[in-house]
Amino acid sequence: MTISTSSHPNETLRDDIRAEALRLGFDTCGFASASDAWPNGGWLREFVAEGFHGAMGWMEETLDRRSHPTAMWRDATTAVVLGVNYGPEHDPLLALEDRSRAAISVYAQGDDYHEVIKKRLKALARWMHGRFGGEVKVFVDTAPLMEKPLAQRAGLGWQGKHTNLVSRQFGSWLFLGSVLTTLDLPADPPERDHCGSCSACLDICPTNAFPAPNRLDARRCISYLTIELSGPIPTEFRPALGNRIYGCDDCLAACPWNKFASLSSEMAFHARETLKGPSLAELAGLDDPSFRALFSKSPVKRIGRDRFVRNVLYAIGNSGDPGAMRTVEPLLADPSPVVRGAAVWAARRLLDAEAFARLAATAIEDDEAVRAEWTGAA
Ligand code: B12
Ligand code: SF4
Ligand code: SF4
Repeated sequence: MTISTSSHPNETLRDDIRAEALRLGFDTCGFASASDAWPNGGWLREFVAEGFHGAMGWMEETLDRRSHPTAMWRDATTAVVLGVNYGPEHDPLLALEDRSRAAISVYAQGDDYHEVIKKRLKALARWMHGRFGGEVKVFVDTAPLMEKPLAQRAGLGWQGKHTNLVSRQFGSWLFLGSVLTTLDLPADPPERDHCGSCSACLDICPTNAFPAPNRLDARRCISYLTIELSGPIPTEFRPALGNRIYGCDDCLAACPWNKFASLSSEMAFHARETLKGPSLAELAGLDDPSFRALFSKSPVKRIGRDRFVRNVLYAIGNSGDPGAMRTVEPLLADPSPVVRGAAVWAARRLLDAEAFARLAATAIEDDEAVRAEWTGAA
């Protein structure tokens, strides 16, 4: 393990890089060895072996490279790990109270963090290379790099029982990014675990997605179900979605360390007016062009209109408002089978058995998946 000592020849260089990172708008910056051994690769293998990654086949395909920074880039010596605070204005749990309105997770209420952070990472990497030489590569989210354990090693926070990184300074709300470099820089002390006997994040999860502390079965997580999974969401989870139509923040929001969190100073991450509890009825009416326009520069755009309207229809089904059938009915004939199927499920939840049977009697022939929704076999 690399120990931080005052005698490391590159100490000043590290301090300069940290100062530049903060100047560029990162809220926190730490340094870790990219080559020291860690147990996380083995835990990742267990996660995949259990099938917890579900339909995220890319986790399996990149397993070897993902298991350690040097498996992805042999010459990587130091990881500069950066965090950007995206702390919300209000407690996201409040958005779950009005069932006629959508709850969109905090990270997706502003601009896409990949774009914002990648620009900053590139600026920092260019600056480092120009000043001190060495090879540099930048990462945010999508590359096969385990960012959370790396961030813990660099002292930014610790992986809480919900597996996300918690910061003593920013609570749950830190986006992560990294610059890997061939420069040899002294490491910061890693952060230690501050969860203690707390289990608030495990207890609040609406789908029981934690088989044990520090272990997540992604197949049960609302974030995975609403964002990563195409096709119909398994019926057993639909009621638990409530009005969450894109991602979930419950385990993050439950964490007591959020008492130290503050509003993000990055305007791009502030909630857009249009995404602060938008009406489910309006969202269900989006066609492809209006979906793209509403979610321009937003991470939500990635899932496409059909998957998005699917989620909205499940939320409408959970609204308990039979008047919402006005919104559901036109979608029973939507060109997308996944949307039609979700519309049938919503109708089943909103109508009494007799009214639903009358509607089913008029249903047109459909593909197998949608027929199964009509008969309740889905
Ligand atoms: C795949 C992925 C997902 C998947 C799986 C999540 C998961 N926890 O694995 C899904 C789609 C569900 C998801 C959801 C979310 N994600 Co995501 N996701 C990722 C991604 C791409 C990879 C994560 C990964 O490697 N998972 C594999 C598991 C095995 O690794 P792990 O989570 O580190 O798990 C460790 C522990 O389980 C531990 N462990 C296992 N067994 C044991 C036993 C003991 C005793 C101990 C001590 C530890 C231990 O070891 C494992 C390996 O390190 C990262 C970006 C990246 N490249 O790293 C973003 C990332 C983790 N996601 C992020 C965010 C914001 C979210 C959401 C909050 C979004 C939302 N609001 O909906 C949710 C949170 C859900 C949750 N509770 O985790 C941020 C988290 C930032 C932070 N502060 O931690 C990241 C880092 C993206 C970024 N660049 O900012 N995500
Ligand atoms: S994000 Fe939501 S569904 Fe996923 S683990 Fe956390 S509380 Fe559970
Ligand atoms: S809610 Fe409690 S157990 Fe979960 S991450 Fe926060 S401190 Fe740890």
